[in-house]
Amino acid sequence: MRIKENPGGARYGKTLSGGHYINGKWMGEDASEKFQSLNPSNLDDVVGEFPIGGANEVDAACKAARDAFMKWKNVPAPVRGEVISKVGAVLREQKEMISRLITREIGKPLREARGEVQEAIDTAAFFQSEGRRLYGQTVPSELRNKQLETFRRPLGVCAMITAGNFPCAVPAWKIIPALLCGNTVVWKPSEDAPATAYAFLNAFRQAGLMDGVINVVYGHGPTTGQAVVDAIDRGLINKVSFTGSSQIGMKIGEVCGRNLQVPSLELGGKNPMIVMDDADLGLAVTGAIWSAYGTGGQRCTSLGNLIIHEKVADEFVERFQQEAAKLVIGDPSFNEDITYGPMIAERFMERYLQHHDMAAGTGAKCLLKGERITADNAPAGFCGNAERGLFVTPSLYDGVSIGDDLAQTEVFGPTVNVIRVASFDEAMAAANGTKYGLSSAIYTDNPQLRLRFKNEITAGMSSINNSTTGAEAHLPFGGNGWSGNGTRESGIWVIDAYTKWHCINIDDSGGLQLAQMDVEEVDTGAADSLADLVTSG
Ligand code: UN1
Repeated sequence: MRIKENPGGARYGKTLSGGHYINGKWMGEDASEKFQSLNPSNLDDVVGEFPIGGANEVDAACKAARDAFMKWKNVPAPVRGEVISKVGAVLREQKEMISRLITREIGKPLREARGEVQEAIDTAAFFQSEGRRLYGQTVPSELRNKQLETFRRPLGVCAMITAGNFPCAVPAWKIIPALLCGNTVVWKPSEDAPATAYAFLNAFRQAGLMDGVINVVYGHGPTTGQAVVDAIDRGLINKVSFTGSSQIGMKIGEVCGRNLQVPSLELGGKNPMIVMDDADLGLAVTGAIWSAYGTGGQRCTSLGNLIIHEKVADEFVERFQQEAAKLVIGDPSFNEDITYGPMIAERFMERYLQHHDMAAGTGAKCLLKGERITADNAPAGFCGNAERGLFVTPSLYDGVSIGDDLAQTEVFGPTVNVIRVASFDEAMAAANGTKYGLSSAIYTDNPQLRLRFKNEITAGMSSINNSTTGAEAHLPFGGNGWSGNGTRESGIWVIDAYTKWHCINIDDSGGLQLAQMDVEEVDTGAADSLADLVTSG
């Protein structure tokens, strides 16, 4: 690892020149071809440069992880928990540095970047003591002098492929419990946040994790990510955990399926929020603004469809627009109080700018047409370099129908659709009316409607009188339908994703006792009216 001068972006910091991390050693640090991680607030700032991994690096990483697995799985779980507690301590110590790096590398406001590092610290805090639990069960046997037990066993080499929007929290959700359970890891971090990945990896190195237990291969999805997926077919990987688009998740699911593996897939969303006519509108507007535009709409849990009861829709939309006009957009490295920063990468910005095309020929009315911020059209309060940053203004569509492409397609940017409904039933049909099912919210004080919402919503996560975002680090995170395959991250539930059950029969009877056959009969005394159907032998 080398720190280099950064002439284009010296005021942000220097450039990190890194390599893959395989079996405790750096590889490819001096590769002639490296990809650059650019600060999306100012593309002149080179945050890092890293080599691009292919099949060779992935294979070497898998081999290192396989060898290390034989040792790591035998380290007592409470001792593994102790290592995780050290990882948490390092993250706590370096929280401000890592938060600022996240802000610089992906443009997330500092307050949110700090929250995300805190989410990783919370995850470490949760799992450090899970090493002292990781319970199995004792189960009564149907036979005498026989004991039954269950143990959780690790799976082996776990490949983690993560997205750039939560470059610290989401890897923590995957890597920390996987290691705690005794697995080893090959991690392909997002090409949008390799320097943050380096800083996160460093916490494991500083915590003294043995070589080969965590390995990192850098690169892009179509090349390096594909090399990881190919390694599943070659039998080098036992488990994949992926956070990213539904389309890629489906492809990974196919490969895992033909290898009889269950991947953990955390995919896209088009998250609904219902606002009923009895809702506290001030609260609902604040929640909707944050859910839709916070993080520039670049959360899996961001709001997509705002489903509003027609009795309050006009007033809601007016108040929402007033609040939207107050958003402050800018470069988060130098402005702590911005609402959102730039789009994470050029390809996200392009998709956002193109999403307006979906409105053509529909009844949707564009109330705010988000566009790229330039020196000429910068909104009030804008505080960034419009020429060199990937900044966009927010979008708002009204009169959208749930069947419209606008309502069905995840955009991953600051845009939201208002869908007007006349009843709770209609609201629920719209809320459940996409292929996705990640997060959801309702604003109402009516206990019957809250109950119906809880029972009828098909999403994996729901909020009542709060935003669609903000899952806490010890609750199960994940979705249904196109949002995932039903696996969950975080809390005790994720342990099922990184372990398999092993059951043991211990027979101390001194004879061959057969289950089901040598079980003592219980005489119920009941008359058997069908006894004459067969002879007694
Ligand atoms: C994501 O967008 O991939 O619930 C994760 C939230 C955050 C995590 C989001 N705690 O919004």
